[in-house]
Amino acid sequence: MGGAPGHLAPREMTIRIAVIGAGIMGTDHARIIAEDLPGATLQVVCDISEEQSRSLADECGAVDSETDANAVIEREDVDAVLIASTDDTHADLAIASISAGKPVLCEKPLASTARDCLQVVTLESRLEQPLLQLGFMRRFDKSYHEMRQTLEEGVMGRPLMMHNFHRNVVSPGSWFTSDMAITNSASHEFDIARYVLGCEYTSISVSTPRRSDDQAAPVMMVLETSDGQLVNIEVNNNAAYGYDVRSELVCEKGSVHLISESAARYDLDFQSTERYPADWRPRFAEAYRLQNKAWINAINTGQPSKIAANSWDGYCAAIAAEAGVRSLTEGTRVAVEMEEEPAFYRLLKEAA
Ligand code: ISE
Repeated sequence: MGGAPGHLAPREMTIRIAVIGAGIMGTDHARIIAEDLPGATLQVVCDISEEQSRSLADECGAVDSETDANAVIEREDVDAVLIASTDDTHADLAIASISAGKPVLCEKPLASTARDCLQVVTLESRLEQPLLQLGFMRRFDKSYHEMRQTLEEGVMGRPLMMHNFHRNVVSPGSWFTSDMAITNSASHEFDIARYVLGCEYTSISVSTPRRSDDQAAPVMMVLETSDGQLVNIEVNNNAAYGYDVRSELVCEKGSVHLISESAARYDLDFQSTERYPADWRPRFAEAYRLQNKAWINAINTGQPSKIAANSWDGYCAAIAAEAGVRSLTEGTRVAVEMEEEPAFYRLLKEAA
């Protein structure tokens, strides 16, 4: 391996992708690859359920279907791996793909624990090959992108606070706990606020209101950054009315809001309404496409995307989440104590 950071081996041929996991996100990615990803082919769909992998492979015209993820990663007819299996499998599969020298697009979170994230970080930096792109797709959303750009242009003045709302219609099941609202759902906000503001978290406080039923209650988080800003995040996995993500960045001279475009507005019975999507896929459809195209471009050019998150970013989100879970359990403000960023990732950032 070796070589300067930022250089993957450039390729000229169609990239044959294996999608691991045929659940909601695996299905979404398989469709994107099959329908809208020039330069890539859906080679294999893999899932522990033979029926699910076969049915998704058939629907999307994949060459093959499989049930053994590690065997798929080793296949000679697989050039790159898209990991969309359950959260607890991400780190091991990422390590297997990187060890096989294959570029990976891994759904968030990178791992269920910060320690496991560090294993990926350590391997990648030891090999000096930026092989992993992490699926924090919001970085490719037009609205967040503009927020970051506005800050860079400096017209808004110094950023002070970022307010974030993340609401799902209903949590995926009774197994989805408040801890998972922090480690799984809020990982998007941990990443995007850190990306927009360009600084690290120093502390987090988390609390939760009481619901009238036994559904998972919202979690409210307040984070402080190394640059003296406040970031608050509401995650409400049982918001009932629709999928709704909002954000406002308050600066000294003004503020920037996300605008979620809805395709139409309905006027009826003396009322005007816009509809919410049922989940995140329509809201971030374009971001997923741009993210996946950026991944293919990175493989082709040998240069990681300047926008996309990498393994280190995955660790940063995970360490904030772990501190958040502790804060919720202990009822106190908890310091976010990060390892030092490996020189490899610092150099990657400087080269971008
Ligand atoms: C879910 O876990 C996701 O991964 C989606 O990207 C996010 O938008 C959604 O709200 C989460 O619950």
